[in-house]
Amino acid sequence: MTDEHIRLRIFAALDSFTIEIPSWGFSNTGTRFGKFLQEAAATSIEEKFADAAEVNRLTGITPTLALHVLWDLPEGLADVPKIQALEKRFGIRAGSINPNLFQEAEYKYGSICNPSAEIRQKAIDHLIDSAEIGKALNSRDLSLWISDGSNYPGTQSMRRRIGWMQEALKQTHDALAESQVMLVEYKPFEPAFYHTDIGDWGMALELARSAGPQAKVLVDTGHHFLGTNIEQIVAWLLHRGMLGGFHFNDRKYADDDLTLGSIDPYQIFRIFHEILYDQHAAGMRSTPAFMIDQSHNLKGKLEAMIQTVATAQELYAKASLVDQQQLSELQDACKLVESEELFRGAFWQDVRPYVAEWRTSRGLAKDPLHALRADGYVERITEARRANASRAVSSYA
Ligand code: LRH
Ligand code: MN
Repeated sequence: MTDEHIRLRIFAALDSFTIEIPSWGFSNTGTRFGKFLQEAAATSIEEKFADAAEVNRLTGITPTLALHVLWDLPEGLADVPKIQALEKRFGIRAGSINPNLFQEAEYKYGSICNPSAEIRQKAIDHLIDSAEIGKALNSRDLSLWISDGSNYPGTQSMRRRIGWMQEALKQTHDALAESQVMLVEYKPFEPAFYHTDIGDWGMALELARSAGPQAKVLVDTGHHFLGTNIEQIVAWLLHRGMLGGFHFNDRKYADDDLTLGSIDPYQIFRIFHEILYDQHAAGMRSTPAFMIDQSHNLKGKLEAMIQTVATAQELYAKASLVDQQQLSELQDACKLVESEELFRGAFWQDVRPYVAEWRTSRGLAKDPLHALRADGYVERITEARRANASRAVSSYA
């Protein structure tokens, strides 16, 4: 492939690539063993929007901020005008709406899968309120992670819980506006350690299909047992037209929520390949939501977020270099080494000079990480937020 050909492919790919960042990526987060507070951490929704605006100013590809309802809109619908004012002030739109059904005491034995009809109804009310917040904010995705499950065999009926869950997701689906999409996220374990009601992609697919046509599956890259072929799951969901989106992060062991591409960048490349192949083969643009879901416990929050966005951009650029037609011919001719060399060759290609060129051609910082360090934003917020930092509360984000 000529230099010019590489540039054209990468520029075309990057012109359509945006990724959503999570409000909780800017907050103090930790593990069950502790939380290392950072003075520059965001402790208010204003500060989360300000940080998101800085990331978007430097990268140009993060126009939306994922919100977690109880963390970012504790007053629910009543907080919508405040969010709308922040959207205007910072030029960042509210992205996916993420209900919180995993921290309140009454959800100890489950939320929408709880044996108590009263507790299930409370959970359903929160899901429907969250859908109403999405409507009011004109946000497309209602992103559901249901942490429900149990810790000991024989202590809960997995069968009856399926029925209760289907009923709750149906009611939530039917409360959606036509333009809304309900994303069903699966996770094999944590916080439950025996069974999780939405434990894998098959369960999420079945639940999404029984909920209704506006329900799709969300793939969090950290929510798979080691050895799982995640891009094969992506291929299946694309094949079924049921891929709603991604929570990108990286991990060595479990749901470690580390920065994308820090452990296995080839994994994300293989996922992007399946999406670009889908566009090539199906000719139409499938629009899975690209979102980041990470907790930056040790790295500086802004640095980690910008590093992640830049890495995602570079991996998408690499995947855009795979000549899909040529690869399909080599694959179907079972030319193993040739097809692998073509596929991996794209991954080996150093795309950073082209990505930097694309950035400057769009009036953006050539190297956003370097620009962050140069513009003193982190120093300014550290100064401004130092007083708050010591008062930081202990909730997850
Ligand atoms: C659960 C999860 C979910 C979010 C949370 C912050 O592990 O991936 O998507 O709600 O992280
Ligand atoms: Mn997630």
